[in-house]
Amino acid sequence: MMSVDIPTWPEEWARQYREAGCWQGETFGDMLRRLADEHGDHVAVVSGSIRMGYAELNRRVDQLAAGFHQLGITHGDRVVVQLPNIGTYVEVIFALFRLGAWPVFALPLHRRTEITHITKFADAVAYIIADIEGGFDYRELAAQVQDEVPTLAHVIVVGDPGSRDYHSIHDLYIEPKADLPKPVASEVAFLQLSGGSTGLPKLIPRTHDDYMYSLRISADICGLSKESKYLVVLPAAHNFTMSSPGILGTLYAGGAVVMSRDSSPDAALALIEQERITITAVVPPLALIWLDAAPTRSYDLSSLQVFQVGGAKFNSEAARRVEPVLGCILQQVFGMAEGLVNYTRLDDPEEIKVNTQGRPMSPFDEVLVVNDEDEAIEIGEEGHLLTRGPYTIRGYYRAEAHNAKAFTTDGFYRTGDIVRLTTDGYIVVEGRDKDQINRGGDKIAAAEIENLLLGHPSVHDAALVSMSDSYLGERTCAFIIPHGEAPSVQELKSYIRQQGIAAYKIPDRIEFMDVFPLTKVGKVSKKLLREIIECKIK
Ligand code: OOB
Repeated sequence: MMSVDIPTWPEEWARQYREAGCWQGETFGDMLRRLADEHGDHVAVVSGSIRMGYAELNRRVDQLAAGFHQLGITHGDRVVVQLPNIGTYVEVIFALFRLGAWPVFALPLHRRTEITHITKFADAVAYIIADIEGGFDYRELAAQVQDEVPTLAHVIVVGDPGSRDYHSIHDLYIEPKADLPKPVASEVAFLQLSGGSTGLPKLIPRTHDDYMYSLRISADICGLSKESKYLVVLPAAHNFTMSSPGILGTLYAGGAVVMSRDSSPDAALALIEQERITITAVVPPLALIWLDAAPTRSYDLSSLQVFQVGGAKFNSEAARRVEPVLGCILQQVFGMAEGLVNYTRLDDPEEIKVNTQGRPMSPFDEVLVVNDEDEAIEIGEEGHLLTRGPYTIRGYYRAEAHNAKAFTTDGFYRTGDIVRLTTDGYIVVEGRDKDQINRGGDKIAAAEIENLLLGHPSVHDAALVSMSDSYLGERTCAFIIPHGEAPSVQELKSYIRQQGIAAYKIPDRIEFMDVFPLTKVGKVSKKLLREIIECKIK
C-alpha cells in the first residue's frame, strides 16, 4: 500500500522506532477493545444528556462497523467525516478505524469547494454529516458534492436523512459480524487536512502506530489519568482536539471526553462546573473571550487543572493572566497536523509557560533551525524550523511534486514556521515563511483565495496578505488589481461566498491598487503589501 502516493518512513527508521518502543503495533480499534476490558462502565463520552461507558462505546462501535461494512465500506476506503462535536463523532471514527477504512477529517465550516476537492482527491466512497447544524443544511451540501464526485456512493446522516436516498446512521447499528477486515498498526489510520499554503488543502496520512505514539506521550505530559475529564470545544476533527492529548489521548488514559457544540463562555464554563472538567484546549481568541468572561461570572472552575492554548501564537500578556484568572496551569501547545507537537511542561517556571511555545514532546523528535540555505544557525537566532521524527509524516498523500519541496532529501518536514530556540531547547514562534494566514488558529492558504478571486471577471490580479489584529492575531486583506472598472467590495465578498468556502476564508478587507510592489526578482512583494495595510489600519 505504501507508494509515492503514501510516502512513509524508510524501513531502517521504522525498525528503530519499533525497537525503541515508540510504535507498539496496536490499532485504534484494538485500543478501544482493550479499554473496554479495562474500564467497563467507567464513563468514556459525555454528549448532551448521553453518558456512555467504555464497554457500551465499544459495543456500539462494533455495531456501527458492521453497518458500514454491510454498506460496502471496507479496508482502505476513504470516508469524509464532517460532524459537529457530538458523541456520535467518536463512534464514527472508531468504527472506521476498526474496519481499516480511513476517515478524511473535514471541519464543520468547510463548504462545497473544500468538500468537493477532498472528496474527489481522496476518491471517497462515503460522506458522513449532520442534518442541520448551526442553521446550515449539510444534506444540501452533500447533494452538490455528489453531483460532482462520482465515487461518492453513500451519504450517511446523523439525524434526519431527508428526502434523498441518504442513510440514517441510526439504521447502521446492526448485529456485529465476525468477518470484518483486520487492519494493522503500520497502515494509514486516517487522512488529516493540512492548513495548506498552496492552492488546495493537502491530505496528511497518519498511521495507527505513529498517531498512537503521539497521544501516548501527550497523555503522559499532560498528566492524564482515569480521573481526567477533557472538554472538547474546538472542532473535534482538529489535530489539537484529537490528539494533543485531546479526545484520543483522554480515552487512552481511561478518562472521560465531554463534547460541547458551543464554545461560548456561558456554555463552556458552565460545563466545566457541571462535569468537573480537568483539562481543555482552546485557540488564543477563545482564550481571550474566556479570560474576559470568567471574572464576571460565578462558575466554579476549581476542577480545572490545565488550560491548553495553541494553534496560533498566544501573546505573553494574555498568557500571564491565565493562572490568576482561571486558577489552573497554562500549557502552550505548538503543533501541526503533519506531526511535531511541542508543549510547555506543567511544572515549567512561569517565564517558560508564558514566553515560549513549548518544547518537542518526544526525545525522538529532531528539530533543526536553519537559514535560507538549509544551514544550521546559532541557538537563539531566528530561522526556518525543520523536523523529523516518529510521528511526523514523510510526505503528503498523492503529492509527489509538492513533497519534493515540502521535505528535505533526508526526510525533514519544512514546517514553514520561523522560530528561535532557547538554550534549554524551548521554541519561540516568531513568524512564518509559508504563504498562509493564521486567523486565530484557522489557517488560510493565500493561493486558494487568490485563485478564487481571479475567477471574477473584474479581477486582473489578486494577493492575499495578513494584517495584524488584537483579537484574532491576524486577519486577511486581499489586494486587487481590477480589470477595467473596479467591482465593489461587497460584490467581491459575495462572489467569494458563492463559491462555497469556509466563512473564515472570506477576506476581511479588500483594497484596490493599480500595480503591485515587486521584489528584486520581480515577484509580488507581500512584505510590502503587509506594510501598506499596516500603515492604513494604524
Ligand atoms: C495546529 O495544527 P495545524 O496543522 O492546524 O497548524 C499548524 C501551524 C503551525 O505550523 C504554526 O504555523 C501554527 O499552526 N501554530 C502555532 C501554534 N500552534 C500552531 N503558531 C504559533 N504558536 C502556536 N502555539 O494548529 C495544532 C496541531 C496540534 C496541536 C496544536 C495545534
